[in-house]
Amino acid sequence: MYVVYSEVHRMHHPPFEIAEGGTKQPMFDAPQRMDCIVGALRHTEWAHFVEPGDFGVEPILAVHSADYVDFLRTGYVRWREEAAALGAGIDPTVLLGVSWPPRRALGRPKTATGLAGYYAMDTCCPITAGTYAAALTSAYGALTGAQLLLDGEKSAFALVRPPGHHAGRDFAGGYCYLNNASIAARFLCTHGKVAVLDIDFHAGNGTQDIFYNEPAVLTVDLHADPDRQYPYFSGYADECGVGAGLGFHHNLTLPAGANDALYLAELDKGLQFIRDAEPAYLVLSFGADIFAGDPIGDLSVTTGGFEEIGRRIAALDIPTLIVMEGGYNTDHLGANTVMVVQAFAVAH
Ligand code: SP5
Ligand code: ZN
Repeated sequence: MYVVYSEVHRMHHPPFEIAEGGTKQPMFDAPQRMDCIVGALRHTEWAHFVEPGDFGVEPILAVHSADYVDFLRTGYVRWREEAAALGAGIDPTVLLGVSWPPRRALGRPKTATGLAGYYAMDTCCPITAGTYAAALTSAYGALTGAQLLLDGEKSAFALVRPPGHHAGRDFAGGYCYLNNASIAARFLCTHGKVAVLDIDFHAGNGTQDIFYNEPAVLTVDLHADPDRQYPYFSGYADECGVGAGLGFHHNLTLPAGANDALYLAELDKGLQFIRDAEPAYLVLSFGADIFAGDPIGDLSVTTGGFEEIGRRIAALDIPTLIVMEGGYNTDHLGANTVMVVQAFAVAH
């Protein structure tokens, strides 16, 4: 099985994130996450590493607005040029918004300082000098995996960071900048029906945003109840799509402490939506932050649970692109990820 991976992710390594209470803490999405997973994969006999290819800007712009992508590409350098706005004592390594648009947004600012808030949904998407290069390479990793499916592979694993499922058409958030899974799904959907199954701990609000008003891609999202957990304002069970997209989005929510049995019962409901749709391709947004020991999550899925989750999704027997999203317990991230990905490697 091919694992698409590039070292370029190291260019994105923000020095901190803002925790609840406003204190700075090390960013959970750090390069070390990839080291854990790569290390575990190198111990298997089935993982064959390949580098992402270059797909140009077209498949990115099929998902994200041009003005947003332009901001991601140029924002950091423009911000550094806005020397007067930086003021004394502002850390020059991190561009981070401090002012976000209200529900009825008015003007769009011209400065990168202002745009950093305009194009963000939270404080969890700092932009550094290497962020765009890393995010673009991450999207290309997902596209390379999608191309492998089109070339006849039954499964592929895009081992990428930064993750993508919180990034919407024109906003970043939750460590995400470009929505890798959505970009791959959009790329695949000209070749057949596509479903996205998102099993990251957090609701994939970006993926929901991108496909919400269209039937082209079925999206099924299993996550912690947003009434209790980030992202708080998206991922509720009654959000089912709008217009032509009505009925093509499903949110399944989980209570705190959900164990393997409860998790698998909800997963089965999600899998039935996918079976009924009979997609030609499946994109699995995989987050290992459903693990019992995750420092951000509050579910109780065990390593054995990951194994069974992988088995049940692989049993759909649909060509599947697995795209890495979250997962922050670096002691178990490698083993838990291998459990899920391996189910596909041995199935085919
Ligand atoms: C891709 C992904 O998993 N993004 C997650 C972004 C989460 N951002 C908000 C984190 C809030 C963390 N609260 C931690 C509480 C620890 N006790
Ligand atoms: Zn997550």
